[in-house]
Amino acid sequence: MKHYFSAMSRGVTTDWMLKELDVPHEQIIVDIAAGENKSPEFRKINPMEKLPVLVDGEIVVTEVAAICAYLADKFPEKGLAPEIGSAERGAYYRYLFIAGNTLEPAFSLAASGIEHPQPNSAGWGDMRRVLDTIETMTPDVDWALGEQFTTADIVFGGLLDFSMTFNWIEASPKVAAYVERIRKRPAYRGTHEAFINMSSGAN
Ligand SMILES: N[C@@H](CCC(=O)N[C@@H](CS)C(=O)NCC(=O)O)C(=O)O
Repeated sequence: MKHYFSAMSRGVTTDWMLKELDVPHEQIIVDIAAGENKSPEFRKINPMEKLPVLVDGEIVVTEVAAICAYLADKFPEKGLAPEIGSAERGAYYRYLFIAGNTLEPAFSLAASGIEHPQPNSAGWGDMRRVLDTIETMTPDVDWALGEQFTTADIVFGGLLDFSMTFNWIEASPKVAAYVERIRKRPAYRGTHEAFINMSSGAN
């Protein structure tokens, strides 16, 4: 498997997923600042010119949540996804899909100081609804699906962490405590050095 990523991108989340799984893969660093993601070779893999990308033989997977979900299902013995058909699978999908589909665009727009003129047609409504939903979905203790840490935490929790690092959201005490639990995971610490330095004010 080839993982195309950059250390200061959303690729840290898929990098963290790979580290949690501890599976062999080739790490291919793409320099966004140098425009390597816009090269004809890279555009053949992802015409969106975005990172991260996972290439597994003939299979190309883009989008953080899709890559993490793909990896969790490829290595079920690692226990990072509830079994297909289990009751937890519904909640699991909700955490995975809400991150990329709903929270991400809301945060990106808010970070640019823009409010969608029609909350009823925007997929996320407005920031009040987004923050209320995050508050409800954030676990008081342990992890998104209970005692077992899963890919839901990597995708949903990883996005909350990313958003706090870039000041996209002001976290409530409950959300901050959840992100703190995430930041203590050894695999997280092994992949987020640049982010940890940013959060602690170091350069
Ligand atoms: N929806 C995508 C977003 C990926 C994304 O926005 N990646 C940024 C880095 S954080 C990127 O590659 N930007 C380069 C560009 O657009 O030129 C995902 O979930 O993977």
